[in-house]
Order: sequence, then structure tokens, then C-alpha cells
Amino acid sequence: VGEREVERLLTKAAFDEVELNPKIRESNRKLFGRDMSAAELVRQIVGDVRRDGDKAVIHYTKLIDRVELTPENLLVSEAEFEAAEQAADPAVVASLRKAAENVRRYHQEQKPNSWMTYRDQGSILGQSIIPLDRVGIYVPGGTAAYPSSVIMNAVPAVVAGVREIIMMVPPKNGKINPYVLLAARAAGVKKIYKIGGAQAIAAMAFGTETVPRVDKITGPGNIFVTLAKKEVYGHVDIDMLAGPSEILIVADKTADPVYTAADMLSQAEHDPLASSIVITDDEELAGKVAAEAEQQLAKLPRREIAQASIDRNGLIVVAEDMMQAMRFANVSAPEHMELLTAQPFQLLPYVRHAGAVFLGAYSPEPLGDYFAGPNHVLPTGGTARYYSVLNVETFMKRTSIISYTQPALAAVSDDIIRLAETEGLQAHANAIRLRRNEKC
Ligand code: HSO
Ligand code: ZN
Repeated sequence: VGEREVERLLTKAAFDEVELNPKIRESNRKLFGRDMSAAELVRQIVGDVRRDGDKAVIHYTKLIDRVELTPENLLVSEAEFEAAEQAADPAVVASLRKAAENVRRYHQEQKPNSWMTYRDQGSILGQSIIPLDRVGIYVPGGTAAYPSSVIMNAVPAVVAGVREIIMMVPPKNGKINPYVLLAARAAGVKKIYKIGGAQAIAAMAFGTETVPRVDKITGPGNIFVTLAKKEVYGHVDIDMLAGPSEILIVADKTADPVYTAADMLSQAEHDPLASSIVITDDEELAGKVAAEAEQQLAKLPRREIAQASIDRNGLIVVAEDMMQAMRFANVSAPEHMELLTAQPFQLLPYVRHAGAVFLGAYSPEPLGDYFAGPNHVLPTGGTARYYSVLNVETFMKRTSIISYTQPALAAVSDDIIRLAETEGLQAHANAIRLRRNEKC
């Protein structure tokens, strides 16, 4: 196929596809007795929670999650934490702790500093960096209840100095994955609520009788969660609109087809809508990767999901040369980009759009998912064109500092008065003139 066709294949909007999914309409019809898109349903839930608080949260939790909650047990109790500790394998907890420590160390280095600078005649300018007061983290339920994602969201918030971190997890049969609870506690999350879906996002955005209103919501979720984040954006800040996972591997003839196929499947098993792409200048490698992927896939416990993902969004592109491969890779702007080439650092300067880059045969994507230290909450669906990976500054904001002395202000007053009067803003000009002892 031609270059344009390749580019089209590389820039599919997974997000739209989900919203148009007829299955979602169908399940909404069953639940609510009328035809509704995911977006309409989300708008209704957000509106109801905003108006009715806990009552609406409890109503939708019963309807959608089939769990009966009361205002008293929305919060995970001390007894539930203890039960999680009992149920947990200590080796897993130890690995989670090591992972959290690596993530903490990495993010510590990201921490931006406030600064001040001296200008003419004793004036001072600067920038303070202030952590957010309260943030809310969403953690998906079901098979996507990832303790690693708890660490990736909570630790940077703690490093930033956020005063209060709350978390929402949908209850499955009234229960929450014990490792999610323990990871949250280890990271410093104080309050965890058994609420999921759009109702959780709305509760955090507007507050209810039991849920405090937060300033920012982070964390991945299904289509309902993502649409709800879009809906409440502006009332609160959000991290990003996360879609299904993606990997794009740039490989030359030196790449190992076994590793290449394995890394493709590592993302394919996340979600039927996940995407796994290989771009190579070597046709022989392309063939080997395809055959190898088929073999490995057949043995996976999650082969149904991985197969669906590969059928839908699996792609092996043979490029004319490595420069064209890099151009295609940037068009895709993938969440994860692997460079499986002889000299990966030589390609790094050509990377324009990627959430995270993994260089060389011994930096497989799961290393970043779990352990190395950089964050695994990354832009998807081509949004790496303008979004960054979740980081410490995600949980901070900047405030400008301005301090002039009398002579410093006098020296620039003519300019300011002229600009203010040009804009027809006399009161602005007066604020300056009065400080020159002029009568206004
Ligand atoms: N690859 C996922 C993160 C994750 N993987 C969590 C395993 N657990 C986000 O892109
Ligand atoms: Zn993953």
C-alpha cells in the first residue's frame, strides 16, 4: 500500500470507535430502558450526582455494579485494609514496595524548583510552584485493577506535596483487589472509596456528603470514566483522556523476532482495542515477527483479548528505510515506542512524538510498566503530539511573583500609562499615576 494509506492506518481514532460501539448502546438499553449512547448516559449520571450527591452515587452503584452501598460503607474501612494484608502474598507486597521506591526516586528528580530573580533597581520577579490541595485518583476495577497504576498515580502526587489524595475503585462483588488497597496505602493514599465509573468521577468533581471535592482527577478508566472526565473538565482539572494501550516497535534487521513479537503481545493482551505495530525496513524480519506472534499468542491465557486486538489493530509495516520508519512512527505518535535497532540512540533524535521511548533489546515495555521508575500513565491515541507523560508537575501549579521598588516603578511608568490609556483603561493608568504623586 502507499504512504498515505500507511499514514491513515497509523492514525486511527480508537476513541471514536468505542463511542460508536453498538454493544454499549445495547447494554444501556437493558439498564435504562431506552436507547442511549455512552456520552448521553455519562451526562445523565454526572448531572444526577452533582444534584443528589451520595444518593445518586448509591443508586448508580446498585444499578451498574450491582453492589448495595450505604453512606457509611462507601469508604474502605480499617478492617478491609487488614483483610487485604491477610490475603496478600508478602513477596508481591515486597516487589510493589521496590517498584514504588524506584518510581519515587525517579519523580523526585523531576520536581521543579520555585525561583526568584533580581531585576533593575531592586525589583524582584519569580515563580512559585505550589502543589494542589486535593487530588482524586481513579483506579479501574475488574481485570484492569492494576496495583502498578495506583503507584504510578499516587507517588508523583505525594512527591509533589499534594495535601490530600483520595482514590476511587469500583467494587466488584463489593470487594477491591487487595494489592490495589496495599499499594495505595504504601504510597500514602488516606481515603479510598468503593465507587466506580462516571459516578466516581462526578463525585470527585463536585463533592458529595461523604466525598470531598478534589482539584484534579487522574487515572485511567473505561469509556464511561473517560467520557465523564471530559464532562467534568473545567470544574476540575484532569490528567488526560486515556485510551487503549499502544505499542509501536521500530526494528531493523538486528532485532530479535521473538522479543519483537513478545513486546507486541504485551500490549495486545491489555484490551481488544489495544494496538501493536511494528515498523521495519527488513521484510524478512516482518515475516518472522508475524509467525512468531501467532505462536506466542496461542499460548497466552488472555489470548482472546490479544487475538481481538491483533486482528483489529495489529500491523507490521515494511518501510523503505529507517528514516521512513521513523517518520511513520512519529505520524502514529504512540504511547510506547521501542527502538529495537543496532544503534537505538542514533534514532532517538528523530523521535518527535511518543509517550515513552524504550531503547535496545533489554528495555522491553513491561520494564517501564512496572519497575524502572518513569511513569506508565502516558498519552494514547496520537495525543503524544501534545500531551506529556504523567509527572510531578501534573500535581503542581505555577504562580507568578512580582515586586517592584518605587524607583523601579517610576522608571517604567510612562510605558505602562501609555499602554493602559491606549486600551482605554483609565483606572489602570491611575494606579500608576497616583504612585508618581499625580492628581487623577
Ligand atoms: N501498559 C499499561 C500499564 C500497565 N501495564 C499496567 C501493566 N499494568 C499502560 O500503558
Ligand atoms: Zn502494560
